[in-house]
Parts: sequence; structure tokens; C-alpha cells
Amino acid sequence: MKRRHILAALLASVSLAGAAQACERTLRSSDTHPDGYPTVEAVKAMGKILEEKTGGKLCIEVFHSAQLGQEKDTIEQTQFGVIDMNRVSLGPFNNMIPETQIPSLPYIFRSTEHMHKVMDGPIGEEILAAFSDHDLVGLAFYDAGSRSFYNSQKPINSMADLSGMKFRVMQSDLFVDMVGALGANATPMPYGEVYSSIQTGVIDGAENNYPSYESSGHFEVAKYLTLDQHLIVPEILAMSKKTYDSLSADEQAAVRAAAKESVLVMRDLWAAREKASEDKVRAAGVEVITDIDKTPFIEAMVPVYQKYVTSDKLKSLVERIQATK
Ligand code: GTR
Repeated sequence: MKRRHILAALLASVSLAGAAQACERTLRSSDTHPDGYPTVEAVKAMGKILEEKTGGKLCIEVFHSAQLGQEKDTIEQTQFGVIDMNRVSLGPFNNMIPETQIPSLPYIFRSTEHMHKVMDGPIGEEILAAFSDHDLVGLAFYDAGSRSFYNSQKPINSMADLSGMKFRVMQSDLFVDMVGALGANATPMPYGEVYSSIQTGVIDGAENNYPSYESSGHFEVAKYLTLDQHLIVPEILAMSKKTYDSLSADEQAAVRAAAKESVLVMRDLWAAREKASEDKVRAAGVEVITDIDKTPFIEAMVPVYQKYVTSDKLKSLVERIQATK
């Protein structure tokens, strides 16, 4: 048995070495999510497409499960070129790149279809381009469903029920103000600390989409979910500008095309995972409150828009998003 294991390990290392050798260069890509999560699988799919397009010159290896660190740290490392690529929510970019605040505004998108229409078009391209001033190249947007509140204490049936409760948010001032405007308290912290913080009562809960709520295990410690769907924040696949600049023009074009092609893979995977994650958390006994009046939530966001949508550029983005049918 033991010898069998050793042999298997040896074979695995040989085939890994074989795979690495087949590629002239393997790009390292970071993701906070576990293996099998739609974002991880989509970047792997991009890698296969890229390998094909470059005749085996470029490959991608996805370091999933936050192996390279929590999102904010990996963003910095990507800017420095220590990490080649990163798949992250737009949230952690909010304080750095003002344009990313706009698709991160609560209730800015009417639906996922509306978000796709906006982000697949010129507005999406404008937001991708904003990354280039920050040592990054924005390649594509991925889906992240809608985010809703969950907690360990009680069912939330109205905005008033949120009063005084403590919720973790991504490290973005915009989300701190969003939670404050709803009458609750926000604690920004890295994703990897949320489970134990709920478990030990440091926070009452957090907010996320079904696949993250499920795969992180947060549903085990926060059994009340209220589908207020305050955010439809897309995720971004970005490359270090240092890495991008080191590629030939053909390789750069292949990277851009492969990233865009992986979006379609991602959307299929996402739809399936959303359903599977919902089924899993419901089967585990999570109380899902779907009947919630969103009007007071939307109205409460007026001061948040006033605080963040300040320049003409940002105002124009909001107007154009709202006018997109
Ligand atoms: C997830 C997102 C991650 C991360 C996480 C969080 O939905 O995919 O990139 O941002 O939320 O809440 O930190």
C-alpha cells in the first residue's frame, strides 16, 4: 500500500514536470476560492485556451484556496509582478481605483442581465482600462451573482432588523458606508478570517453570494440568510503590468482573447454552482428569507451615492449604467 503511494507520488511529479516542460512559461494566478469553484475553473480553462493559442508557449497555474495570500496582499504582489495574474472581486480595488466603485454601488444593477450588458460593452472596457494606471492590466469580468446578508443571530425580515448588528464587509470604504446607511455596523476584514469571527461572535455575520456562502462554510455558523441582494459586484481577472509588458504583442493578444473566452465558460459554471450551493445550504437547514421589501434598502443608499459619485466621470458612468436597457 505504502509503495503504491510512493509510486503514485512519483508518477504525479513526473507528469507535473512533463506538463511544466511542455510550456515555455507558466503564469501564476491567484484565487481565494477552493479548487473546483467557478472562478478557479474558469482561469484553468483560460490557461488551456492560452496554451493552444500560443502553441504551448504560455500556460497558467492557478494557486487556489488563498495559497498566495488574502486578496488585498495578492493585489499588491500582482502590482509588483510577484504574482502574474489575479482573480478578485472589484471590492478590494474600490479604495484604489475610483472607477471600480461604480459597479460596486449597491443596487446599481437591476439584474445580472443588466450587469452583463453594461460590463460587456464600452462601460466595462472603460473600467478595465482604469487598471492600467495601477500597474495592472484588466482582462475580463466574471460573474459573482448577488450578495445578501447572513448572520448567526436571527432572521432579518426588514431593514429595521439590521439595526446595531455587526457585519463583515470586504476591505472597501464604500461597503463600510453601505452597511452604516442600513443602520448596522461594518467590520472590514479579509475573507479568510470571517468563519472564525462569526463562530467566536466577533461579528454577527457577513454578506456574500450563494457559492461563497456555501464553499467558505459560513452557512454552518450563520444560518439566517436574507436575500436583499444589495450588491451585484462583478469580479475582475487582472494581469500584472510587468508580466504583460514582458510578453510579445502576439502573446498579449492571445492573453486578452483567452481571458474573454473564459468568461463564457465562467457564466455556465456559475449558473450551475449557484443552484448547487443554494440546494446545499437549504438542505443543511439554513433559513432563507426571500420575501423582503427592498425599497427601504434602495432609498437608504442615497447618501452613499452622494458620497462616492462625486466627479463628472463617475456621475457619467452612473447615468450611462442606469440608462442601459
Ligand atoms: C467572493 C469573491 C471573492 C472575495 C469574497 C469576499 O464572492 O468571489 O473574490 O472577494 O467574496 O467577500 O471577500
